[in-house]
Parts: sequence; C-alpha cells; structure tokens
Amino acid sequence: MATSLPEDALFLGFDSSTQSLKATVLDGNLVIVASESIHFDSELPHYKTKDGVYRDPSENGRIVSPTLIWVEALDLLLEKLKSKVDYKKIIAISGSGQQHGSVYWSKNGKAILASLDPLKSLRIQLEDAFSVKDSPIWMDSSTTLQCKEIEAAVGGALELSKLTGSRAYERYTGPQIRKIYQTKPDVYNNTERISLVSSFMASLLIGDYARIDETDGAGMNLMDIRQRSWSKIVLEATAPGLEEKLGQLVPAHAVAGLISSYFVDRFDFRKDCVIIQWSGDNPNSLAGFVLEIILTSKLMKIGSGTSCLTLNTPGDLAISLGTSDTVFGITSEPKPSLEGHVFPNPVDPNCYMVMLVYKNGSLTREDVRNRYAERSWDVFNSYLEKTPPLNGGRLGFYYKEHEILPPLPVGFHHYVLGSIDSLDEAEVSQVGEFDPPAEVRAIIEGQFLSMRGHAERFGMPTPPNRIIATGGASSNEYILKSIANIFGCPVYTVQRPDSASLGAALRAAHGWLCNKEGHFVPISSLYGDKLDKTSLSAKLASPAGDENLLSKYTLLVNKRMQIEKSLLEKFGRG
Ligand code: ADP
Ligand code: XUL
Repeated sequence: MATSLPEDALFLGFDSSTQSLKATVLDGNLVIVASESIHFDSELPHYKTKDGVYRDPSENGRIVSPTLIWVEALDLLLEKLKSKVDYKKIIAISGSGQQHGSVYWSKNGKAILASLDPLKSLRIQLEDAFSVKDSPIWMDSSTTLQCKEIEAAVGGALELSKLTGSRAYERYTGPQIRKIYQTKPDVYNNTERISLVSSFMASLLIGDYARIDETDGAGMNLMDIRQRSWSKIVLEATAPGLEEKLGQLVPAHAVAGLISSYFVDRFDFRKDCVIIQWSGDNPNSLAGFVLEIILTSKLMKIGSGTSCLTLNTPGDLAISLGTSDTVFGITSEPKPSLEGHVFPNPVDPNCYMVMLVYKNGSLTREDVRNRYAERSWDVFNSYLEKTPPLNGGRLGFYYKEHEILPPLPVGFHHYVLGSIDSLDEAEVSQVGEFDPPAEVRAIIEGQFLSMRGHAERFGMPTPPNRIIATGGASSNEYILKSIANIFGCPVYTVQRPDSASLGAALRAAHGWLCNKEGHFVPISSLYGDKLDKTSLSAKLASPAGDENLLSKYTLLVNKRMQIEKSLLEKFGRG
C-alpha cells in the first residue's frame, strides 16, 4: 500500500523514562528532524532526585519518583523544543513511559485536567491533583508479600503467568496497588483513577484521563493477555473496586484524544493534533525494531497474521541498555513461564513481544566505572580492551540493587574458575575483589552471559541472526563488541540511542494513519515507497566474534548458570 503520510507533516514522540524526558520529531519521510531532552537530576535539581528517583532509606526496596517532576519536565521540554520545531506542523503525538510505574489521581484530578489555564505552569496547577505524591516505579522491590498473595489467590505463579503474561513481580502495578490498598486504605479510597506513567502523560496532553493501552497494561499483572481485558479474578485478588479506578483498555494504535487547549494556547499547537495512546518504553523500542526488520528484509507483510517476525531460529533480538537492561523479540505463540514477560505487540495485533528485564543495568555499570575506572568511560573502555575475553576465568555477579532476574538481593560475588581450557570441568572458588581491569571486564561479561543464559532458557534464538542494541550504553562500541562475542552474532545500532522516543514518533505516525483509514493498517504501510528516503536503518557496530571463542562462552554461560543456581538457593527470594 502506498504511504499517505503528508510530506510536510511532523510527528512527535516522547519518552518519559527513569532519568529524563526525551523527544524525537520525525517528518513525513520518517527522517529525524529534531530531538531534545530534560535530564531530571541536573535540570530539575529542586526535586533532589538521584538518577531520577528517591530510594527510601526507611523501607527496604521502596523506590519512587516525584510525580510532579514528570509534569514539570513536559512544560520545560516543550519550551526548549519550540525553537527547533514549528508546532503547527505536528499532526500527531505519542509517547513512551517507563513501564509499571503508577500515578494516583485524587477526586479532583479530572476537573483540574479539564480546566488548565495556559498562562500558568502545569506543575502549579497539578499540585493538588494526586492522592499519592510520589509514584512507585519499576525499580521498587518492596511488594514481595503482595506478589505472594496474588499468586496464591489465582492458583500459583505459573497460573498467573499463563493468565497475565508474567508471574507476580514486585515492580508490577497490581502488587503496587495492593500495597497501597493494604497500607493506606484511605488513600486508596480517595483515589479516583490510577494511571500508568504512559497513560498519565497522555492524560496531561488530552486534558482528561487517558485509557491504559493493552500493551503497557500487560505490565500490571491485572490483564488477561489473550482477551486483552481486565481479569476479574486478579482484580479481586488485588484490591476492591479496582476496575472502576483503572478505566477501559484500548489498543496502542488508538487515538487517546485531541490535544488539550492548554497546549494549543500556550505553545501554539494546532487544534486538530491527535494524541495517540502512549505505551511502555520497551514496547515503543519494539516498534522501531519492527520497522528496522522491515527495512532490512524488505519484508512488507507484517500484520498479515502469518508473517509475524517470530523468534523462531534464526531470529533477531533487540537489547536495550538504558537504566534497565532488557532483551526482547517477537513471537506469534507466546508461552508465558516463570521467567520473562509476554506483552501484546503494540504495532501488530497478531503478535506478541517477549522480554527479559535486568534492574542492574547502566547504573551498576556506572558504579563499577566510578569505583574502579576513575569515573571515566574512556578508562573503563581501555580496561575492557586490555583484558582478554573470558577474563582468565574470573566471574562476577554485581547486584547494586535487588535484581529482578535472577531474583537476588543486593550483593557482589566474585568467583575464579580453576582453568579456562576445560571450562566444563573447572573447579570454582569464591574470592574477594579482582584488580580494576578485571572488575570492569567481569561486570560486562557477567551481565551479558546472564542475558544469554536466560534468553536461551526462555526460548529466544541462539545464536540470534543479529542483535540491535539501543539505549544510552549502546553508544559504547567496546560494550557492543563484548555482546557480539558472547552472543556470537553481529550487533547493530540505530541512528540515535533513544529508541523509545523514536519508536513513539513512529507510533504517532502509525496511529495517525490507522485513524485516517478508519481501521488498523500494518505499520509497514508507513514506509510505502519511501524506503530509500528514511535515515532510520541500523548500522553494523560489531561483527560476530569467532567460533572458537563462542564455544568457550557457551561453556562459561553454563558454568555461570550453575553458580547462579547456588546463589539462588542461598539468598533467593523464592
Ligand atoms: P533511560 O532511558 O532508562 O533513562 P538511557 O537510555 O538514557 O536511560 O541511558 C542512560 C545511561 O546510559 C546512563 O545511566 C549511562 O550509564 C549510560 N551511558 C551513557 N553513555 C555511556 C557510555 N559511553 N558507556 C556506557 N554507558 C553509557
Ligand atoms: C520493564 C522494566 C524496565 C522499565 C524502565 O519491565 O521494568 O525496563 O520499563 O525502563
């Protein structure tokens, strides 16, 4: 089908992430024309966040973010972006939010949203709009009790996973809501609506409560993954009267509403600019990933029901190296299990996305860099260069935060293998710290050996056809080289590491097109005859490592998984 995106139109995508709010603007040829960002700690210092969050010292594992920081960042970002972009040309906006985080609207939330004064800032006007000031976010791990209760109520962890796409996870919104209901029942009762970060930001833009989309909604442990509707049994196991507070679900490509008059009057947006449903950050990155696969393979059949870009071997994988590290791919036949997550694919109703998530991503790499590499990525990289692959049998487990996968508490564990020539039989001994260069290699190898081991266990392809890396750390070619060696495939990067706001801009264009046609159209329609014009295709960052090294890493993955098992037996949350 020929594309019908107007040549002179612009599409805006946001990414409300853990550490920043970012924006990417695409033109009608899907070429990036502008980008901008607000870094929370440095540009909104009055909130006193560290890495965009508050770690509560009085409660083990409680991690929240001030809801108003996201509100203030939106005004500020639009002010900054204004000099680069003619807002009158933007015909659709969408966005991405860190997944699982939740916002609790007070009883006057809807009225406040509907009567925003363009002469005043959003922050001043929204100060009384929330029943909970600080939003629980994905880094929180304080709801183990609630997870156990919800799993028990539906017949166990595997049953919950089959129903909702994931077993109960501390950061998931259902357990977080249950905790608020149990510990602060008055606050729960005084909450009119509960939004995800994604639907919250969309609510600001439409001046009304936006619905939750089916993809990000799957990150709550509340949605029936096959029916794509709230599951009565889990709702009941979570909190009373919850369905009313959640509103209805809609597909990610749906229109949330027209832009609110606040933005028309304050920033000069056009009145008919549509807001497409926001979704989670990983699903938005997946939208870019899907288009990348189309671009490379020229496979223009997505959405036909039979040509889902599946995870069958060989397949492509995406790795996002942001605050969290994630690995994800696409499947038509999801098999929810005790590990990993299944979400509806945000740009193809016939497919699903599957994903593994690590909490100890960029911030833990930064911690090792700060302690052993003079706080410098250059020094960190020089250490990676001067240490040999396999690190002389030194293996490290770095959990600066309670980890999601495997579920291990904060702690650092160092091991040395007796020999790297016969890895499968090598003795393992626990040791203290390594020298600084070996520490640097151990964290990088450790993170990606773990990712490979769990990806294989979850049924992801090995070796993958290729990996597309995104997120802040994907700008580091030395890290990408280690990934290519450990996974045994080439690693590609996209033009800009912020794949979530780019994916959101693509989804804005896709949602706009679906709305114009009056029905769902495959995202491949966006490209039509413009395949040669777009600058979005991925570039080779590192070729696959050599076969011999790959087979050694295969043995090392097994060794690491055995050690991990023993750590889980000793310290695991069970
Ligand atoms: P998020 O979207 O989750 O807020 P980003 O994708 O913006 O996060 O990534 C931010 C992270 O990128 C920082 O925490 C930083 O550690 C990491 N990063 C930036 N540059 C480099 C680099 N050269 N090497 C490794 N990591 C980097
Ligand atoms: C996904 C997850 C994180 C957040 C923040 O399940 O918890 O990746 O989306 O990026």
